Amino acid sequence: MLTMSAPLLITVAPTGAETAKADCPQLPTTLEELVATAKECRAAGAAMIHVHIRDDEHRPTLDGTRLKDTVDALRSETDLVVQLSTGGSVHDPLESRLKVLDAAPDSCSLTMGTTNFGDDVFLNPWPFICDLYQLSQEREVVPEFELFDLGHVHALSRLLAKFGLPYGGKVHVDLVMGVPGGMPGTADALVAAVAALPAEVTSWGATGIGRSTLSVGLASLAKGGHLRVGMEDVLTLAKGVPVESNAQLVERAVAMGELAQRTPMTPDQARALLNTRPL
Ligand code: KMH
Ligand code: ZN
Repeated sequence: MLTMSAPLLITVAPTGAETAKADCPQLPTTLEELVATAKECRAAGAAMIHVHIRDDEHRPTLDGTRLKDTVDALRSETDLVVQLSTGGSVHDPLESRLKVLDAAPDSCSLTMGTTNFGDDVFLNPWPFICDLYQLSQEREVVPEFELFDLGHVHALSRLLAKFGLPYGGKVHVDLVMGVPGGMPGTADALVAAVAALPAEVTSWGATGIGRSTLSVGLASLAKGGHLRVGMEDVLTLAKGVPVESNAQLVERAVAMGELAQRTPMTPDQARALLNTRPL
């Protein structure tokens, strides 16, 4: 488990699948915008990027060619660890979500159970989780287990017991908190989730959706965890103050980490932490 002085992994989730470009023109939705954002966030202190992509109309897509082009562009323009979302949008079929691994990212998100997601349902049936996990092992892609609820913590133990450790042998978790339908974005919920993590977990971080971003970030630091920030998760810096760029959120995460005497990890350190496939 991490200590308070351990280097801090900051992951940026710059786009997501939920916000419309029309409502938020500063959201990076084109490949050019995504690469520019990635470079700014790397300079600000991020070591990993969690990627959702959009089509020419700025709508969420899991198009295979676009995903591959995105991975290639991020690899050639930055040294960030590239994590592709396999969650996609709530409308994406499970089959398309499995195909995300064809783009050969370093890491992929892997959500450990179905959750209500606002008015929608984010579907992650157990057989899909098992298929995606085994595919990640076969393709040598390191999963980041996304836990939206306490039940997902238990499901992770069950998955590891059934199929063994991920590719690379490290088990990295992100607690996604404050989704309407998932566990609340509170320090109490974070402490409960961390206490229940399986012994195999080698690193964990947390992200708080919306206004829970600060309480979750601070609670994660207080417990020695890592941080994920970005416009996928929050669009305001404070009530009525819109986020202007993802780099602003990374800068704030760095500042929060400094207070906890944590120095941002480099991408190389993040690769060692997660034991991703050699480039
Ligand atoms: N967009 C959400 C439905 C992930 O990236 O794996 C799912 C999500 C999780 O964002
Ligand atoms: Zn995501």
